[in-house]
Amino acid sequence: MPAYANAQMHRAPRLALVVSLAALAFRGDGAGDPTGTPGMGAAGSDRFHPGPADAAARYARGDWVMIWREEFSEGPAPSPERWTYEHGLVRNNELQYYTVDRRENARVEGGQLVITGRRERWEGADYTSASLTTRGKFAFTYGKVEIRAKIPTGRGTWPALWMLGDTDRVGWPRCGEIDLMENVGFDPQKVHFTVHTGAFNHVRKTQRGRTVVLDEPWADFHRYGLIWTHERLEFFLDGEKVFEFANDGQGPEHWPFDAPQYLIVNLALGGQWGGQQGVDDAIFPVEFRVDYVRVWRAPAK
Ligand SMILES: [Ca+2]
Repeated sequence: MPAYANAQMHRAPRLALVVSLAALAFRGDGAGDPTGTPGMGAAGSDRFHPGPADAAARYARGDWVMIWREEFSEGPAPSPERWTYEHGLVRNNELQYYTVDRRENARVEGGQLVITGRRERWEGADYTSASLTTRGKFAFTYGKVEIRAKIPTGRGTWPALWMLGDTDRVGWPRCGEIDLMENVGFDPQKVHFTVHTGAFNHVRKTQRGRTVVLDEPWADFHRYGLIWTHERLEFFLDGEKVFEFANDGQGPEHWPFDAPQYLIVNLALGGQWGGQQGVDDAIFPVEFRVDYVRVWRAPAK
């Protein structure tokens, strides 16, 4: 299990799902899922396809009501009104030291948040990076989220866009975790969408998720999205539905998602998943760019 060098960061042991194990838990979104059984098949069997048209249409509706947005239009630093930083060595035996309010690791430039992973000695670590969260600043229950981002690549990188519930109240994984996007640089074509709850999590090897293969997910910006209702979590990639996690009515161990979650954007280096094949020190510095984060509440019926 992870070591928590920073006591205030004890709450979120978001361990890696191991690809081979995660594949066992993958589940398509039923009739609407274009590929059905991702993850375990031959290479290319889980390539990105357009999702069901009705889901894409719901996602694209013009009457979602925006309740929070970050366009990263003002630099040079992320707005302290919206963002806070994780600090130090936080989880998963990752190698990066997360710095706080340091432009070398987190800056706003050209309308984008740029998180930079660096190979440098810092507070006893060999790498620095940043993890920004809206914890204590913004959280919400139900709605739609879209984050437009361009991931880095290279062996050892582990960028993520994700959400967590109130870990102080119920702890992880019972608080619920929604991973809108994860990618590990040693397996760079795969983009992972995952849900963790008390009943379904990587510790039990029961996390639920989907992996989608793209040719070069790091080459362009992509839109990573979620529609969240009391009934289900629907994950979207570039406006196409790729995965669904349904509320099975078995209570909060299965479905803790009737409570607020906050947002996290981070670039990890190494660690229990990202570091499984080591870190290529020739890749640094590496940049994880986020164009915007937008959150809506549901349209009026
Ligand atoms: Ca922007």
